[in-house]
Formats: sequence, structure tokens, C-alpha cells
Amino acid sequence: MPGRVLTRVPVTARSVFACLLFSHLLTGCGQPPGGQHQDYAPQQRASLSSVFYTGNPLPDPPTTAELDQVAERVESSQPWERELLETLYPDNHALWVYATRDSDGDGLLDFWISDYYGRFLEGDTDLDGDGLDNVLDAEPFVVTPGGQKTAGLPAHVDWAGQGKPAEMVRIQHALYDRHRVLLVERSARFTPELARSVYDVVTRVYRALFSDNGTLPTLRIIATEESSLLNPDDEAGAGDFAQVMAHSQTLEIYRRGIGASPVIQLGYLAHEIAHNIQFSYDYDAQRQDEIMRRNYFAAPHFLELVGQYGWTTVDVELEADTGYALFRPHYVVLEPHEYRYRGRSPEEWEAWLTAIYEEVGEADYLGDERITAQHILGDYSLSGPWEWYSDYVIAWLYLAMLDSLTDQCAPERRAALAAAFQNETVQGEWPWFRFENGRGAAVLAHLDQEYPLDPVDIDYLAEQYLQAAHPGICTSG
Ligand SMILES: [Ca+2]
Ligand SMILES: [Ca+2]
Repeated sequence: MPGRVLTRVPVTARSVFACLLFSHLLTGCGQPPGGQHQDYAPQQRASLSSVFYTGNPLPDPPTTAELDQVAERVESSQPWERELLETLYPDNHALWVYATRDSDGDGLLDFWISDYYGRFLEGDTDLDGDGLDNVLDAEPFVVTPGGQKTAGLPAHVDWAGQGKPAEMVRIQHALYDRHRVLLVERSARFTPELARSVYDVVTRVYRALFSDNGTLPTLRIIATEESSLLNPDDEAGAGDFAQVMAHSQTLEIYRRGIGASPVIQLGYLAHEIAHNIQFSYDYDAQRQDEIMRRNYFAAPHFLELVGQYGWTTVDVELEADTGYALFRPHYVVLEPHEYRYRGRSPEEWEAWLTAIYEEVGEADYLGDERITAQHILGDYSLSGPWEWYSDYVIAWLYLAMLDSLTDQCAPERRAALAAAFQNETVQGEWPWFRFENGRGAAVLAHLDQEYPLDPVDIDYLAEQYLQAAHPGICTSG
């Protein structure tokens, strides 16, 4: 299954479900430039100026030799590679060089590229090979002999020197010093609220993983970007809140996620970091190398886990035209299976959901008894086991927050709060996601066991996020 579905947060339109599932590259579903005749080269170049951190140094301009070679290499490459490169960067040989360069010659390309509009993404996480990650490297394109690896944050990413509020500085330092997670600004800025939401998800929702200075090898960077696609208006990306890039162990947060209310931030951040956790089930150097080189995903441990809840796989041959050697398009994910949930393909689930939707109408759709009886959270959660698991994390967290109010809030007031939260706040952002449907789902017991919530934490989260979003409904005393 080509993987636009792999790592993204719930979509906003039902029709996008089919789009995410069935779109292949270069066909349908917002796949751009060809017919649009717009030159994205200025934005593509600009994406290089914040590819690691705001205002990072730019790569060296292509040499004459590189320009000569790239033309030859493109000429002799596979037709689908040549076609995509020419579509994304028409006749722009300088950008072809950046898309294909491997500065330190280790087989990992400097940059990956977005196959939608050609945004440049971090590829090789230490592209000059001097031992210092690009994001920590004041000169990422210049080998610094002996390195300057220090325990603390280097000045170019340290919020202490950038006039940020003291609380943001404290959070950035705590996450980096204790958990080796770097908050970094790229084309967009963090807000104090977003920094706090990130901190609370890492240290409270996932306390069990991150206590005692715990780290996650698959979560290295949390970055803010304006949008996932260079064209922010393309509906293929306009609904994106955040996304995990497994190859660079990065969680990117976009404008929509930055501006969302804190309780929504809490939900999508828990969802996304659940992806980092999923990848950690199968993390080792060899698998990471396969992800870095060709975005190939083998996840036997994760698939065994979700197998307990009804997910099975059907092996498929990888299509020849998913093999890229010259450059690395981000959204071509190689998964050697298709998925079945309770024996049905995503397409069959989509047809079933659509029939109910057409029968009962938009307002009652996800509250329909046929859907609630199976604890189905929404369309996106059936697109594959990765999103299924992460969407249940949101439901699990929201239900735990509601349930923590039992002592201080009568049942009818709690029901009123739950309704307001679902129908106003959640539905306002994610119309096709109903967290209440998760109540009673078997996987919730797994989440309780893996990520036991501290009672103090869940009370705090309910107060600071849920109650704050709907004040006055569920009052104490
Ligand atoms: Ca390299
Ligand atoms: Ca470096």
C-alpha cells in the first residue's frame, strides 16, 4: 500500500479516505504540478533554508561537474524516476543536483523530496558525516574535524538565546537534556501552548516510557513547519495537523496543528508519538537503514501486536515503479503487504461505511449502532493498523480524562461535558472521528497496560485541557 496513509493524523473529509487509500503517485487526489503550469522553484529553494532549522546554511551550489553528471544520470534512470523529477523540477538542473546529492558518499542522500510539489526534507541526518547531526550542526555542510559534540543545546537552536518565554526555554531544555528530543523551529514557530502540550504528552501521557530520563530511538526531533506540502491550499495536505517521518525520526507539526486548541493538540500529539512508538517495536540499525535507503517498512513485532486485535496481512509483490535509486520521494512507502481488518480489506470497509453514511446522513453517521457496536472510531482508523492504533490512543486518552472526573462531577454533568467535547471541539476539527466509540474496545486494555496513566497526571490533563476547553459544565464540589 503506497503510504500516504502511514503517518498522518485524521483527515477532515470523508472523501479523502478513499483518496488516501487508493491514490498512487502521479494519479488523482491532488497530485499536482503537471497541469498547473506554476513554477514552484522559488518555494522549493526556500524550503532548503529551513530544512534543519530556521535560517540554516544553504548547500553549496552545484558544480559544473555535478550539473553535467546529473543530466546524464537522469537520462539513464528508470522512466518513472525521470518523469517524477522532471515534473517536480522542470528543467531545473540545480534542484536535480540537490535532490540526488550524497555529500559524504555513504549511500544516504542528503535530502528526501516530497513527491507533492518537491519540498526538500532532511534525508541523511548527518549529511557531511562529521558525527554531528545536521540539526545540531552550525555548519551542516562543512565537516568539522573532531566535531563539537556537547551535552547541551548548541546556540543556533537554543531558545534561551532567542528571547523565548522562560517556560518555553525550560521545556526545550528539559526535553533535550532528559529525553534527547529536540524542539526545533523550521518554517513556522512554536507557541507557548504547543510547547506545553508537547511536554505534557511526552512526560505525562507517555510517562511510563520517558520516566527516569527515558528516550525513544525513533523520536529525535519535533519540528514546526507551515504546511506539509509546498502548496498549502492543496487539499491533499491542507488538513494535515502533523506527520511522523520515520526515516529522520522526526515529528513535524503544521500550521493547523500549531493553531489548534490545546486539548486537540494533546490528542494529535499522542496519536503521532504513538507512531514513533510503533516504529520502535521493530527498531534496529538494519531496519533503520532500510527505511533510510528506500523507505522500506518491515514491522513484524508491531504486526504481531495488532494481529491480536484483528489485523492480518496479505503479502504483495512490490511494484517495479516503486523502486527509486536516483532520489528518494517521501510518500513512496514500501510495505510488502496489504492489510485486512477482521478479514475485510480497507476498500470493503470503506464501501460498508459509505453505505451507512448514505443511509443515515452526516449528522448521525458515526453514532450509528452498526458502527458503535464494533467500536469503530471513524474512517481514517480503518485505513491500516498504524492509524487504527494511533486513533485508539486519542480515544483512550480522551476517555481517561473524562473518567477521571467521576469523583467531582455528577454523571449527567459528565455526560454533558462529553457531548460538548465530542460535538463541538472534536467534531469541529475531526468530523469523521468519534472517540466515544472506543469505549469497550479490547485494545484499550493494552494501552492501559503499556502506558499506565498516573492518577495525578490524568487529573491534571483533565483540568488543564478538557475542563479548560469547556469551562463550567463539570464543576467541582
Ligand atoms: Ca550521505
Ligand atoms: Ca554534521
